[in-house]
Amino acid sequence: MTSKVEMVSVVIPTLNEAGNILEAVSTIHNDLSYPKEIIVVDGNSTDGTKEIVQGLDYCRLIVEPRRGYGLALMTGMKNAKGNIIVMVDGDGTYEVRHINRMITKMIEKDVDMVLATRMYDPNKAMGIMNFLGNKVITTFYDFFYAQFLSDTQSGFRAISHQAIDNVELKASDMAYATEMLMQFAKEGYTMLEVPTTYKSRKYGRPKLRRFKSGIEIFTTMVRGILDADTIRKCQENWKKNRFK
Ligand SMILES: Nc1nc2c(ncn2[C@@H]2O[C@H](COP(=O)(O)OP(=O)(O)OP(=O)(O)O)[C@@H](O)[C@H]2O)c(=O)[nH]1
Ligand SMILES: [Mg+2]
Repeated sequence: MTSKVEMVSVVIPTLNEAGNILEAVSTIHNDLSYPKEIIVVDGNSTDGTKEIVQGLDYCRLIVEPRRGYGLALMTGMKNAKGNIIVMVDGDGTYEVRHINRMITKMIEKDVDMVLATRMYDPNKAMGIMNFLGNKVITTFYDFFYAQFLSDTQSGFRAISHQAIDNVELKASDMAYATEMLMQFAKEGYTMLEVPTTYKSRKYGRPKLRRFKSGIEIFTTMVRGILDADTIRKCQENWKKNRFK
């Protein structure tokens, strides 16, 4: 439950995002209307990303030399002081102006997580392979973990700090986002989506290795399902939360 905003900690993982990061952080700095801190967790980029962030007095830079999207987010969240944490990519693909409406929804509905879903984006900017992979993973997740999400692979989320501290996450790379949703369903934390728009990357290369990440995500989900307690708890939580 999140009933008020004390501070929003925006955590942004970056790996060689020099062409994208300034627009992302300056938009958040100018647009986000709640008390905030902006934390960039950089994986030792070699393209000048670190230097750009270091030059901004409104951003905190943390260097996390260990590889992995999940590890970068874990490190950032450990250092976050806000009662709400927003995770978002530093590659300019998400509409960061929508953070305000995610936080508003979170407070209004008193939920533990709000995800920005890209599935209603009229521009359909997500590539066909990512779209199909996402659909398969999301259908599987919704069925086994008793949820009704449309975009489990969204990396743009507002999360209760207390809730995320309470779950154990181990996935160091792209499966991190899915593992978080599995643990939230198991613990009975409430989740909602708000629609957002999406853009394809302007600069730099994707770090996502589709096949490897797909395997990791499925292995993580199946491991959860094989734990007898998980499915029972998810179903019980669904019954408890459905009319909230
Ligand atoms: N610190 C850190 N950041 C990473 C690492 N891998 C990816 N990132 C960042 O995490 C975010 C998500 O990675 P992306 O490469 O955009 O993956 P994606 O969103 O699936 O791919 P696109 O379709 O190109 O956007 C980006 O801001 C990356 O720069 C890593 O090992 N360490
Ligand atoms: Mg991206």
